[in-house]
Amino acid sequence: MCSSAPTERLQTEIEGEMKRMELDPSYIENQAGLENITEIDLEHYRELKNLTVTSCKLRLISANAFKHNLKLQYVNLASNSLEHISWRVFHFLPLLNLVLRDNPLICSCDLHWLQQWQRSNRADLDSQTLSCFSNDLEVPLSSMVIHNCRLPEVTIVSKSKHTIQEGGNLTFECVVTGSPTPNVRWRTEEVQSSFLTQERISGSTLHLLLFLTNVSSHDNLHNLTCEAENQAGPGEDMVQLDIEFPVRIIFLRDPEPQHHWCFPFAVDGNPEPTIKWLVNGKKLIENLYTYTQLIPDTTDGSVKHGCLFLNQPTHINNGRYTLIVENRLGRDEATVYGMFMDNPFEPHDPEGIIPVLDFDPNPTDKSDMDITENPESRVFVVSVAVGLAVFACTFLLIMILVINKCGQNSKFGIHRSSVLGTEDDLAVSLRFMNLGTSPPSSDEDSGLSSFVENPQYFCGIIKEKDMCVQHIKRQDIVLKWELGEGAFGKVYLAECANLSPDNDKMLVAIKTLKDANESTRQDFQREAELLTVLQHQHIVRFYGVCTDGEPLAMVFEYMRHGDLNRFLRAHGPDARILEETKMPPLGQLTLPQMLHIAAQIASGMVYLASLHFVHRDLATRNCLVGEGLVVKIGDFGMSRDIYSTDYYRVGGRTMLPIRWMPPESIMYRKFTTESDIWSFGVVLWEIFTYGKQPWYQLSNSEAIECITQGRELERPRTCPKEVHLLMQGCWQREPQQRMVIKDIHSRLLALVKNPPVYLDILG
Ligand code: L0P
Repeated sequence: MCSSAPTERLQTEIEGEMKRMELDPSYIENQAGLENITEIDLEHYRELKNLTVTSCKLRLISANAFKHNLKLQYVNLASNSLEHISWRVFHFLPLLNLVLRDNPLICSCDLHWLQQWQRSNRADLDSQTLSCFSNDLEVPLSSMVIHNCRLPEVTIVSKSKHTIQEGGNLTFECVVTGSPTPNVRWRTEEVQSSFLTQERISGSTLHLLLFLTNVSSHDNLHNLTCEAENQAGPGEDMVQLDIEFPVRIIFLRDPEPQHHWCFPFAVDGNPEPTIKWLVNGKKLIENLYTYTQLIPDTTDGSVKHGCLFLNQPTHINNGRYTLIVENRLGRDEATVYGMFMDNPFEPHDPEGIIPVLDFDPNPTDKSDMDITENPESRVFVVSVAVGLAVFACTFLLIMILVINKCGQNSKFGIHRSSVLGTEDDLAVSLRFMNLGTSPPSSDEDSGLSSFVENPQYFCGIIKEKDMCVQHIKRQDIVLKWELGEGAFGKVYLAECANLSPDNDKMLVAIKTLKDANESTRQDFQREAELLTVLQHQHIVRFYGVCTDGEPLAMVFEYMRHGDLNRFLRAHGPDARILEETKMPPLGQLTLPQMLHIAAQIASGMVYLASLHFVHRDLATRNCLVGEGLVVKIGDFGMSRDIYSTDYYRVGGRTMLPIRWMPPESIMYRKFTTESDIWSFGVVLWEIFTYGKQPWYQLSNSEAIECITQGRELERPRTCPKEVHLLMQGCWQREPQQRMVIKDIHSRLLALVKNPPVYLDILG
């Protein structure tokens, strides 16, 4: 029950009630002694949703009583002593239900809103039979007629031209009718231009003039509101300011690496400006990879924020980026430098001799010509011409040298000692020297020396087969992006022209050699000569070298799916966790696919063994995967950087792939075709475990102990017994007892043709 009590008491009661209801401040019910509700009573209940004040002799609700309760949805004020309720109390609230029944409401213009709400069934008022008292007579609210009660009608009339240039003057007239006579005002709090207002009354119509002088561009797009209100309710009209001003660049910043690289900028101007870019003074033609985008929802007033996006830019995109914006009233420009990648080919030629693909080579637009035709660009053109001449001379000189060199007998010896350690024979450098040695099973040193000592041997082969190292012109190569970095240099994805007659441009992988000195240049040359000879469908294809200018580069076929270890993991049971949901989850490899992969590597190994080439580091990380599950042996010499945990560091810089090595290699550093067979067995194990590290549960020293003591890797869960038998054939302790790669290959081919049934997998 409700008793009369001072407001302070009500508040404590509301609070008390809330404490009682524990943690539900959105509900207040039956407050005793509540005669008035004012702003301060409920100012602390900003989350309030439900308010029930019934049978309380409530007489007055002030206009701003619920100013702080913007979430109010259900208000029940039934059975109180309310005579008047202004529209101001509720008009801004998202009310779903308002109960006002059993209040002695007095028929007046104050209730005009209630009548309207009831007519439109707002706040479910239609379901209540509300009435008001007029001279002690109860009148249903729906039939209440009040004279001189009309909502304000507001219309803005523009006295001057609606669109105006910055600095001009504008006049707006707000015409208002309504009864009783409304109060009118222009909402000018946010207007930045100078202004004056003037009121005139003619009959029952109000005219409120707004004079804007020296209009500011800051007010462009601002909505000017004329608002009026009377007892019956509110009314308003709005007009948007359209202030024209010359375009200006607010900022243009250095590029930021986001999803794509972005040159952030902001421009302001009305009419909307056109946006153009120059790169090194030449018009930038936008395309799928280089484009301007305005960022939505970042406009403040007419300011537009945006980005020039570049998808995976490389050194060819380095340069001066000039933003040019224009509108009818003006033009502005700003320049920043974009440095995306060191130019690996010509660090001293930042303008880039390599053609810039994305830029229009001959701009047709006259105005663009004007822009590029400046003294700076003329200097640029001259320097490019001089550069080209120097480049052509250098190229000719190198060609003569190379032709001479190819004609000579080259001494074959490669030293990758900085990675593999000088004290260690494992140096892959030497691996390349065992080509053509005999006998195949001998210790590599003996075979090697006969070959190295006999420089004619190798070049003899080259000459016979006319296999001089192919030279690729630098201007035929356009780098796309970096694929990786190793101790010796970077590897890039690139587009290469004129590689094959049927294909205009081809994707290639470019391996660069950084900080070349005389000795590394020689190694490079010898590696290139050897790679020229190693041509097989399951050895990564080597196209040639690019030696005109720095850095030296080798060009290989591009294998789209990267290294086999990564590929296996991406197609294994943990793929979803590893792939960071960037791509749809890939299906797991099937048994026939695994056998197909294994057979291809075996095929490459048959070829290498036929040349008495000992690989020394056969592992899935050193094989690459191309389109259509094509697998080839080959890597870019980065495994020791990328897969460092697969190597055991001994005596300084030597890194040994001990988990793939047989006991004799670990104990005596003996690397032979047979030690490659052991490694092939480990590769089979990697394939059938979806790329697990052999002995992953053991430390390097524990793994060495296990291998040298003769413990075998466990049979993978998905490995058929036929394949496990092959693994065991590779892991015979005696090198001579191991299977030969030819037999392994033919067994695998037979299994590819006739894959073992699933039962065998379990058995
Ligand atoms: C520095 C280094 C350490 C260990 C292995 C290293 C050199 C030039 C790769 C390799 C191979 C590679 C490509 C084959 C064969 N390294 N540098 C390199 C390296 C070009 C590419 N790795 O030499 C691997 N490799 C191949 C295509 C075919 S088959 C012969 O061993």
